[in-house]
Amino acid sequence: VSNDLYPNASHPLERKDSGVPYVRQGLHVESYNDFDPLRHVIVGIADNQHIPEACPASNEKIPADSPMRGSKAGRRTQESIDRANECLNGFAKILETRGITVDRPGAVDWNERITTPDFSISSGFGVMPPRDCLLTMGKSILMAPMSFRSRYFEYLAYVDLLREYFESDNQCMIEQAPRPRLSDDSFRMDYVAAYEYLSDEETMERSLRKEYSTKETDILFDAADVMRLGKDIFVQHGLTTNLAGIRWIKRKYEAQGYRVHTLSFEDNHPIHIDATFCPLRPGLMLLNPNRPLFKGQREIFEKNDWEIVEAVSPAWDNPPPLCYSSTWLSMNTLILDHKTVCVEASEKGQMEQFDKLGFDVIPVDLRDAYAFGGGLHCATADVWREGTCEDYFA
Ligand code: DAV
Repeated sequence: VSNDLYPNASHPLERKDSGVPYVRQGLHVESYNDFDPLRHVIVGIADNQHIPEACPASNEKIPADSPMRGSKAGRRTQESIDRANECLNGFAKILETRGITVDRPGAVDWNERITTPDFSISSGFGVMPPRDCLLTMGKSILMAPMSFRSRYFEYLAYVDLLREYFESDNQCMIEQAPRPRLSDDSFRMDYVAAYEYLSDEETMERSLRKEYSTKETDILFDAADVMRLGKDIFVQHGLTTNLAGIRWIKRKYEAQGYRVHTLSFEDNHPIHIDATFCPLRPGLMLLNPNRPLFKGQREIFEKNDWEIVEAVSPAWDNPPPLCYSSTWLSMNTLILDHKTVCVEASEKGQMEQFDKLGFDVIPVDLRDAYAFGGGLHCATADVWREGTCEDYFA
């Protein structure tokens, strides 16, 4: 630690046993998009993952006939945890082989019931996927508020790593968004109760009216609802991110020179933007053909000569068992640089599409980790990508 707080002191700034973490030489925090050359990334772990009791915000995402509606609450089987870790460790190894530094979060003990003054839930969720929790914006990493009760304390898995980043790169900043209460007042409880009786058409109508079980009481967003494209930040308004959350992101980052835009898609469960609308390289976006952009929202891309291509259909008709996400994790990829992409190994059609778009494709076996919180993009969080903050939408 540099003696920056007491520049004229003759005594050491820190006592030897003060608990200041090890300083990693050369560690660098900085990222402005999802496609510049990746140098350092966090990959999630499956350890000790639980299926929590359904909570008001998660209920809306889980299909009415899913066993995850409460009856399966509890720790996932050791066999499924081991298999998911095998996938995640294999993914980490592939990245390391290519010279990318990989960090893993710390484990959190979710075995006890979680009780705050405002709510109580059977357990936390897990330490996957980091993308939902951590928002890397330039030289800062922000821990998102999160809107599922089970994920309220998920940031704990990253506290030690972020503390280490803070000491190792003296220009980086670690931050925490305002903590929500997630009490029953934060949700439309009548909607939550009625939800499982609604048809897909009815949930779609509500979604098109931008009506979700989350209210505007708390400031709510998940980091995975934020898409970074240099100076322009696009945020999806949906069931994990409310307008107060978008207003907070806008006020905070526009003060730093970013421009913040809101995006909405015709999707009856809009949760996280990274299986819906994904940047592939400067000038190229991949759009989920089942989730068209709201009217007028293509304009900023088209006016700036960005091409929007529709993703091919996923290889699978159904997600794996006990999975929260849709089959569209097929388009949830990790871009390593403008020409290289990691795609889930069973998604042959998606791999072919990337090949035709001029990418070298690295297949990664990850489907058995999907149930733990998503695909390759979800399973990671950027620490460092080379490159600077570009202005793509002048
Ligand atoms: O299509 O279920 C998954 C996104 C996970 N971060 C979906 C969205």
